[in-house]
Amino acid sequence: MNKKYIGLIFGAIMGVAVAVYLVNSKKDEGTNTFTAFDPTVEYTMTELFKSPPPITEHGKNVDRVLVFVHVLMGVLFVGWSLYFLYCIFIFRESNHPKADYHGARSKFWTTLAEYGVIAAEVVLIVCFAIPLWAEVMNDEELAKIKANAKNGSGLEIHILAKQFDWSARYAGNDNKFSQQGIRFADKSNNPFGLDPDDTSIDDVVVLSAKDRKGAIVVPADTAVALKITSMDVIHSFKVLPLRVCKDAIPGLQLPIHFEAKTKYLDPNEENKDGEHVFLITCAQLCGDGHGSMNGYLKVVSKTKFQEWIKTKSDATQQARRKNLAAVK
Ligand SMILES: [Cu+2]
Repeated sequence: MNKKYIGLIFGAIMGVAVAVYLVNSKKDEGTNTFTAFDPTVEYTMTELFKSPPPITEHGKNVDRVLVFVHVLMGVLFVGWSLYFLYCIFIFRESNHPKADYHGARSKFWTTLAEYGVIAAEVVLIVCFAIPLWAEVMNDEELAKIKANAKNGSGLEIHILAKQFDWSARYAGNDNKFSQQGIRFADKSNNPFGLDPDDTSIDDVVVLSAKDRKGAIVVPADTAVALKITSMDVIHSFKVLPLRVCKDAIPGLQLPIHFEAKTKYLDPNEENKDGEHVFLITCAQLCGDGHGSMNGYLKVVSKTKFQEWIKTKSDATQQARRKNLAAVK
């Protein structure tokens, strides 16, 4: 191989190493994230992309990746377009009436540009994408949240998607999810397949999150682990301000976790009960009702959540006892 290209490859590897080192050394000590361009990231997301600001810490990392990838794509788009126009002009027929069969004499600058793109992509993947993926898909963190759910400092919610609605289930007062049986499952009244004759079940079920009153409720400043699945086709659970988007696939229970922070909640967006209500959308084309497969997710204070779950759990158990007594 030409010595010049060996030097170029070596230079590219060194360049990537230096860039990765520089980006990592510029991390904010408190959050351990790269905050250098945060005002630009925020401006791009809210003003140019018209996206609501994130209310989670990991959401800020999602925004950073999104904006940096768009910047790289923007640079490539402008660069390649200019080069394309340059080629059209420089190789016009009037300038070259006879075809040149040798092509470009020097490939140095084009090769340099290509390695530059590779270096930028490696930095994006190594410094931003992989750490973000590790953050949201952290098994240890999920296990910790589930363990903490038993003492009330975390929360586990099971999300069930179905054409064209969202259901959710909480463990209830006993902090234990009850057994599910496919023979009990019914799409409209018992999507989680809970035994209707078992009066000990106190799981709280949100049958439909379609209206604000039946919203899925989560406490602020509490780590929440979701287990997402579907009853029919593939859907995708998306709440934009949380920066949470995860496929709901029949037969699989996919995890994701988040923590809505009070400090990021806009007081102007609060409803009269002091709650913040966000839209759940489906991010996978799932049938003719996909466009209206919306739901609501409500972020409330920890105390309010505790009250809500206790009342709902007690009411569930009472209703089960009543129903059973009526049947007998
Ligand atoms: Cu859908």
